[in-house]
Amino acid sequence: MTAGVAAAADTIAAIATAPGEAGIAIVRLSGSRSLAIADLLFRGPGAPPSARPGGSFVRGHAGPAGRPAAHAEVDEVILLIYRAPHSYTREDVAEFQGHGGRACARRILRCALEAGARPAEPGEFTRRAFLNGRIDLLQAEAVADLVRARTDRAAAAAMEQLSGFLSQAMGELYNELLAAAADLEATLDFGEGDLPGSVLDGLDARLARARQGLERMLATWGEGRLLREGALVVIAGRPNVGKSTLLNRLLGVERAIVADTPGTTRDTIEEELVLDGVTVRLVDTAGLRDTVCAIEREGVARARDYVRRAHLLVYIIDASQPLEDEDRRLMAGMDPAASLILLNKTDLGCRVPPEEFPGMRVIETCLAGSGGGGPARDAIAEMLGTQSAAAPHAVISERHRNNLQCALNELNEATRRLAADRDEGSVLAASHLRRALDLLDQITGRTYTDELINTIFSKFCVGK
Ligand SMILES: Nc1nc2c(ncn2[C@@H]2O[C@H](COP(=O)(O)OP(=O)(O)OP(=O)(O)O)[C@@H](O)[C@H]2O)c(=O)[nH]1
Ligand SMILES: [Mg+2]
Repeated sequence: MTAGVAAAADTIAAIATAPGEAGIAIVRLSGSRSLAIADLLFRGPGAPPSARPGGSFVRGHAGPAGRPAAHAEVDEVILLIYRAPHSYTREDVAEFQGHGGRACARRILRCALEAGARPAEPGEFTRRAFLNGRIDLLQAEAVADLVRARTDRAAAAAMEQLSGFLSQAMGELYNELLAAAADLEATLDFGEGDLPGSVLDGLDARLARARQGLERMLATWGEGRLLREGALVVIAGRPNVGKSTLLNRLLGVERAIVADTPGTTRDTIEEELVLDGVTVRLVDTAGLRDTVCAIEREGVARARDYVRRAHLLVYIIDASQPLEDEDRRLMAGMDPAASLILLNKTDLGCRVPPEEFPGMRVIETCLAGSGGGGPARDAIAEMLGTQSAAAPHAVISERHRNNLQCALNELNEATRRLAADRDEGSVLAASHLRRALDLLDQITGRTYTDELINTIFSKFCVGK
């Protein structure tokens, strides 16, 4: 299917604001009958809503259709009128701004539904904006990211994507590939050996540029994941080394019980914190050791599971004690780029030299001291890359990554076919490039399946 097709003509309605007490609540209608329905609900001075210009507003009351009596009014409202195509959905839109809180908004919504609107599905307003060609799929996804953003950096990246930055970059990549495909198709018309050398040279250069473009975009995925999902930072180590102390230090509150008894923490404790604009899911775990206690054993199993899933593992060692075999075993399997070793309790002496950990990032700390978790915090932030001075920019998501990676595979396959046999390989190479183009089209939504957009918009909230 291709975007730009008009959306379903029926008129949808939903509460667009979050539940709970607030200054105002908004009920939004979109579709060909939204202004006619607004006429039925609205009582106020002057012309009825449908006779008013787009981009205007009027103050009055809302109430059920067909019952104009004053006592039937459900709320005092400001009505905003938008006319197609100058609206969020590119359709006629009416927005009732009433008093905040669940009850008022629900009553206005009920009136709208009784007057012929249908309840909007999650993300249906944005879906219509996409189907009516106002935004592409990348921008629609940015809307969801923006609503979900918990930090300044995540919001700034989503805003840039919404403004079309990523769409433009994707467009440039697409054009490069399209030109390469056209060059290649042209070669198919020539007989063996007749092909002008300039066409072949141009083709090679275009394929190389397209490959670089794909790789550059793929490289932003790690940052995108960090901004969208947050980073999972797991604190692990043997019992009594200071794991819970670190959790408390980083959070700035006494969240976990700290005690001089090995095995104090038996469950995992997960808390969220924002580190230099990036959301971090920080997890304290049970001390790793063999134990006969079934509860503690379960805690250790959970700890090991978290260690496997961590984006960054903070492994704490009691440096005042000699290194244990268990520590050595665990560290052998660690990824140096995603692990930070804390040699703690240095106030009690240091019997573990940092040289024990070649290639690993190691810092010496005294978490119980007044400096507390400062150095650990800085090292974590640095390893997560949150301290980069670069401004946040639009970054790809998991969905985009899958398509870009497949497109890159197709491109590499095309190159391989051409290198193996310039004449025979051209036909196959051309079909690989067409596949790559198709994959890029699905990213921007130039082509899509219902299943794809159902999946994307189902993650939106109702009213967006
Ligand atoms: N001297 C000293 N004691 C520390 C330091 N850091 C933590 N402690 C103490 O070490 C003990 C254990 O600390 P916890 O934070 O509970 O250790 P844990 O790793 O969470 O222990 P489990 O939950 O039992 O696995 C507590 O008495 C802390 O006060 C430090 O840098 N120096
Ligand atoms: Mg603990």
